[in-house]
Amino acid sequence: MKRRPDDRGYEHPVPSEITPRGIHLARRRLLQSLAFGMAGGGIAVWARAMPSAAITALQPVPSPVPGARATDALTAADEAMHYNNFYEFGFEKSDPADYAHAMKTRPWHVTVDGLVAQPRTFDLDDLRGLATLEERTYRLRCVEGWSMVIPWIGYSLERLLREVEPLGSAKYVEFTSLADPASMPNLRSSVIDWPYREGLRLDEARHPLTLLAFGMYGEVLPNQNGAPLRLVVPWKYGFKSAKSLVRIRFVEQRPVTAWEKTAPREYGFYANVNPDVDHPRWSQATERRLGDGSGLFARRRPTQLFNGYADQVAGLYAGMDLAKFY
Ligand SMILES: Nc1nc2c(c(=O)[nH]1)N[C@H]1C(S)=C(S)[C@@H](COP(=O)(O)O)O[C@H]1N2
Ligand SMILES: [Mo]
Repeated sequence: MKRRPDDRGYEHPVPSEITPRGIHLARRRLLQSLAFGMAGGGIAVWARAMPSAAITALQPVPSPVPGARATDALTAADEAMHYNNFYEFGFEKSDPADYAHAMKTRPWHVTVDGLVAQPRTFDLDDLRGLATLEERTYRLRCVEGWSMVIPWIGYSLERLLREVEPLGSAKYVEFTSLADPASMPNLRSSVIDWPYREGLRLDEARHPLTLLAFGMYGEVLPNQNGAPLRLVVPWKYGFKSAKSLVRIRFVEQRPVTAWEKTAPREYGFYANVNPDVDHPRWSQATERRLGDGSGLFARRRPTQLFNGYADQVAGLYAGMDLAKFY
């Protein structure tokens, strides 16, 4: 893979190199037909004529949200795209990259309903067009102790909330991922009660750091990272950031999440990153950044409370016992 160094000396794949192959070919064919003098009207015409899945470059603006820029070096894109948790495709970290290409991300609809004044089913393009796409660099930390720093592309979920107008009775938001047996081989497993479900308290969902992401590293999300849209909640363990969303539902009672059903002692509803609250089977005090080596050679870093976003989010949990509400 071709790489180019960024201003911190880190190397990132050149965008065309991280474009899924089929899309890359479609784009090349388009450029060729343009070069050979396709009918006038130029870019705008073909952009409208093409299925938008073929338009892979996203043009985000830098984020104005406080705390959205991590100071850490970015994780290499190919690491972030080949070491994934997406259990619908298998339990191995390499399974999503190997199998998720079978998932169809077009057409795609997201139903936003429950306790809202304006329930609505959005077509992906309408949803993506709701707000300016921003690039925000966030850390994501997995409960198993690895972390990464990703330039996500999306907008605050809060923008969508405004669109549907949650009622006063709405206290929580439930997120549901796609469960498609035809493309997701691991739905056969009963470790998770599919579809994958997650949830946030309404104030967490409204927090500006909570991102509805459509892309990363300047491109649309690769399937294995949760295409065509996912949640990114940077101060919580990775499992809260549900991928490939098809439904967002506003409810009064705290939703039971997929991981809570499977192992409630191990994966709580809040799942705030916290070095002082251990997982029952391992410490959460340190973490390994993807790319920082493996096995004996792995460099371990101290884990930060709220994954380093305490200044922004600690207020949401004032007075709460974080060990009890893990
Ligand atoms: N639908 C769905 N969403 C999911 C998961 C999953 O298995 N299925 N895994 C979660 C976990 S445990 C993590 S750590 C992150 C991983 O995101 P990444 O693969 O983009 O790094 O996705 C989360 N979202
Ligand atoms: Mo995770």
